[in-house]
Amino acid sequence: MRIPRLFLPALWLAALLAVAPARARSAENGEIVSVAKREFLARGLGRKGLDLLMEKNGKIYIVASPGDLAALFAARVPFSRETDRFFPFDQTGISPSGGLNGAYHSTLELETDLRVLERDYPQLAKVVELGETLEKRKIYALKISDNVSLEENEPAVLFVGCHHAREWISVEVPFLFGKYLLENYAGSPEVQDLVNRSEVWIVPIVNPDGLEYTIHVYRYWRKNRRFNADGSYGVDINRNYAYQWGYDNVGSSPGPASDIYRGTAPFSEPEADAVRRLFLSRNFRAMISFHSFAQDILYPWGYVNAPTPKEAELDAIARTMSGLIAAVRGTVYAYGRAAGLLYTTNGDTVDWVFGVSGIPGFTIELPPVDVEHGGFFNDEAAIDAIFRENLPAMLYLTDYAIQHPSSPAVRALEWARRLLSPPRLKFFGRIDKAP
Ligand code: 0X9
Ligand code: CA
Ligand code: ZN
Repeated sequence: MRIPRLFLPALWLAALLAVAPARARSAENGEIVSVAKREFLARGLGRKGLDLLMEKNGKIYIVASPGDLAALFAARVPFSRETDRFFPFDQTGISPSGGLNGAYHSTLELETDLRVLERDYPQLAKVVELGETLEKRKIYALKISDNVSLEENEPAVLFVGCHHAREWISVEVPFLFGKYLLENYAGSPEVQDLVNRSEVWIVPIVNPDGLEYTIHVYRYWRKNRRFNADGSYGVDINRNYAYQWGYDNVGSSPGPASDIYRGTAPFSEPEADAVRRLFLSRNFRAMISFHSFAQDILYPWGYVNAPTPKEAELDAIARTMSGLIAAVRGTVYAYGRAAGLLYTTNGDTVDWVFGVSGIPGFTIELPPVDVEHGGFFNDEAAIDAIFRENLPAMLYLTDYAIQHPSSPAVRALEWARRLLSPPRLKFFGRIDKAP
């Protein structure tokens, strides 16, 4: 990794423009820069709406857009380019193994690995296409069950990852859970029993377009790659679900350039719509949407800091999961109501799931705990340990789904299904007769 150098702004900008065609993430997509804290304060940069990443050793780190860079340059603010310190890969962009993003999955690597599981465990695993993105990538689910090709209408549990492109660890945890179930089915009576009595649905990459963008262009990209009417890119898929969509402009933004842009309408985005159609086509009884980072287990509501009718049940499940996680190697995941523990969001996945079905649904913000411990970057070597610490909680929630087969949740879901226009479910005709 190169040691960051302090450039004179003029030289720096010239250098930046010179390399721009070869490395799109530079001039086109901005940079991570640092400014001395006293300079930052003296110039009132805290009030300029900059995307502040962190403070460390007397420096403020900023995720600067091309516009921000131009403004810093014009104001003659001395800053250092730090981007390379935040990209774990060398300057050629080639990691010795595993492609551009090392041990993490690209969309192609995930498709390959899902197909390998399907091939190796044909009775238990099936790759299902949920939909197609704006850039024509497929969104895949892995269904895991005994007699996987049959529709046995067993209690289903859903684990999804990568609503947010830069949250790479959120792909690996659900993927590894699926792999674990399949590899341990034969040898573990407990796993066998869980799989026999349920359907486990795993969608490791909800946002493949965004993920590819983080790998090849800009590591900090969050949204999908919708080309918006104002010329900006991206809708925050985790603000595009229908429940209380656009409730206020704090929990989501009406501004297309915002990182929490909610889109033009509920389910305007194919990614959120794909999750919706899957969810409404099965008997889901519990779900987790993985994100990073914070080490939190969050339950609804997210749109307003008020309890759902099932606050006590959700809190008890979250407490149990937090305890199970801590028991593995001591990692503390705080738990609580999403809008209280973290902040309010409207249009997120879990509010919608709970809103239409009443089933227990959680957002798990995976490690690290804060930006000082790596933010969106988890060392490749840590992937397995992060999965391992989540495994008991995921097994517990799967069992919970089996143990709670006939709740009011199910009745609510049946009700929600009836409201759906039949053509929207036709998509699943291949694997599931529309109800
Ligand atoms: O903001 C989000 O979408 C999630 N956090 S993240 O840093 N991964 O982007 C949190 C969603 C949970 N819901 C609420 N906090 N209301
Ligand atoms: Ca089955
Ligand atoms: Zn997220």
